[in-house]
Amino acid sequence: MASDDRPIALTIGTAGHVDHGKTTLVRYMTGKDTDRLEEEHRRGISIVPGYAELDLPSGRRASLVDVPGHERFVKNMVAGATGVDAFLLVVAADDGVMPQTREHLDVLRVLGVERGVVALTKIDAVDEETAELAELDAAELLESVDLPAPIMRVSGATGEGVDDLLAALDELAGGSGDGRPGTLARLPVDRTFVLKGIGLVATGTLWSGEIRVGDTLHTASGKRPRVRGVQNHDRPAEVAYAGARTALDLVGVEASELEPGDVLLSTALPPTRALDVRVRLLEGAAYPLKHATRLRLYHGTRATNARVRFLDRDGLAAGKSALARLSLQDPLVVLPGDRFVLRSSSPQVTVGGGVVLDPSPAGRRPEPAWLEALEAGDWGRVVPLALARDPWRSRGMTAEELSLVVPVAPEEIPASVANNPDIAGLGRLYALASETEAARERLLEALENRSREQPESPELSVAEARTATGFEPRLADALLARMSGAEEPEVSVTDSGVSLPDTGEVPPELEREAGALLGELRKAGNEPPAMQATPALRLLLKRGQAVRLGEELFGAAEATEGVLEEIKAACREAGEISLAGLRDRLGTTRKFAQAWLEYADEAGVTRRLGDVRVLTRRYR
Ligand SMILES: Nc1nc2c(ncn2[C@@H]2O[C@H](COP(=O)(O)OP(=O)(O)OP(=O)(O)O)[C@@H](O)[C@H]2O)c(=O)[nH]1
Ligand SMILES: [Mg+2]
Repeated sequence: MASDDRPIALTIGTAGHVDHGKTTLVRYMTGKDTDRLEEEHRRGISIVPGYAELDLPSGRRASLVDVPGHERFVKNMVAGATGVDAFLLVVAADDGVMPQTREHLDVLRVLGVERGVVALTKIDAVDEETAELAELDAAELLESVDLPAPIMRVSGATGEGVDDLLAALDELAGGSGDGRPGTLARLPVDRTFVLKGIGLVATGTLWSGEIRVGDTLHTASGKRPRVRGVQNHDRPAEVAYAGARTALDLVGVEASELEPGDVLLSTALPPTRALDVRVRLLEGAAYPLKHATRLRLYHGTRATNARVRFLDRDGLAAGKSALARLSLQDPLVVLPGDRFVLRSSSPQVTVGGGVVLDPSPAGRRPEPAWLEALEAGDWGRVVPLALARDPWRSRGMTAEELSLVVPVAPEEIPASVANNPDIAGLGRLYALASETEAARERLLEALENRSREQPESPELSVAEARTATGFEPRLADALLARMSGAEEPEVSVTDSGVSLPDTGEVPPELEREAGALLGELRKAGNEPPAMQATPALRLLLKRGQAVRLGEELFGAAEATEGVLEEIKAACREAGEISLAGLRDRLGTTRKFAQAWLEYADEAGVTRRLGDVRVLTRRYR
């Protein structure tokens, strides 16, 4: 494995007030200048997030996102901070905690990033007393938001303390487990550009999953770009890992069809304009949040306007949280468990954020029971509630589909629904046990009705059986498979259709009726009486004991044999047989002779040649 193909152990986001030394520290640690824009150099500040790779002492690989500190670029900071695992909060020892030190930390907390390190930097430029004051300041800030993190004195100019800082980051990387949940690849795009000879390139930090050369991805607008090339931190690679700075060469999508803020996905997901969420107002928020307030919502690399409507209150006080529905101005691709940041537009400041509980709310009004179960992570309650919703009620859900509704990885679904009496597992599908039982009963009833009404052919076609369950085909088929595959099968599924397993036995009454009818037909011989196709007659036809001669004309099989032998004999003698010839030979009327000749044609024994019949080649 090439060194650049190692998975990312940790994605670290810098944070901190403008000019506090973030970019300088990142450059010292990685050797890379993350201020790549000319304007950034000219103005001496960062404007957009910059990215660098960090080799940790243990050999682990981390991805660093260096964000701008300037007040005007907090929105860029939010986009950069999305998808990071840990923070590197930079506080200049000569300046202490400043407004964006707080705001960035707020953004990180709202995004659920609660592990990190504080770098008290520019330590080379201050005396001990100043350093102590700044350190106290930082410690107070951490305490005020109840966030324990080590504070390390460093200098991006001299390198003092940087080894210890790296060791602390390494420790964070070691404790971060093995990667991110889920196999769904999600890349929030932060830049797109066209390279001569290469085509459209999209960059971003891969949130989850992996992207490989040759993969086909999906956009919210239904485009399906193919990945022609992958770069990890500016180096060509075969695969992009979660957490890595990723650039993709894409074909099958125009530059005008993909923009920063879009999301590239390995599975098509529908965008949504409504979210049911738990929203939280920051402790430091200046005003309570009123019902129906419009705020700016940041999710991934996308921002849009959102109106906040509470489920059960008129307003939200600072430091408090509540269930709410957000109506979005622009559609977003969101999964349950996703975090978002809320900022007010005047003043432009971060006021709170929250976590998405239901990204595709079903009704006009949020359902508190459903949201509370989702929030509590009570999958024993959530999964049945999800399965009870349309369209899943009649379709069932795979583990993958469930994991888009419930924030649980597909591979963990089986364990989280095991032994739940409300859930039925049908092959790879999960369905409500009560619905499954009702569908099973509907099917059995339909089969019983059929065998009562048509005892001679008591099976349903597969299509009829599916319809009878009331389920959509995939779930109906899974149910059929379970019912027929059980130790004591409830139905049997064959080429001829679906039937009750004991339908080999014909009701005795019908059997008697069929016996009498057969006797009648045999007695009538070549001249059977006209009759309707009754169940008894259909049973004889099915068993081959009778044959159909015409619309309402049926003969016993023995008579048929006899007549066909007569026809064959006549043809062998004379080379052909006419209607009159057969009539005379059988001693019957024209009507019956005609019916028998037509039957012989149909049976492939004879074929018509002008006014006569000759034997087909098979019987010659
Ligand atoms: N003496 C000293 N100066 C530093 C140190 N770190 C940064 N500086 C100086 O502080 C100024 C700002 O540093 P940057 O690294 O650009 O600060 P920043 O936090 O990235 O700023 P923004 O990205 O614009 O928020 C520059 O002039 C740096 O040379 C340090 O450790 N010691
Ligand atoms: Mg900077």
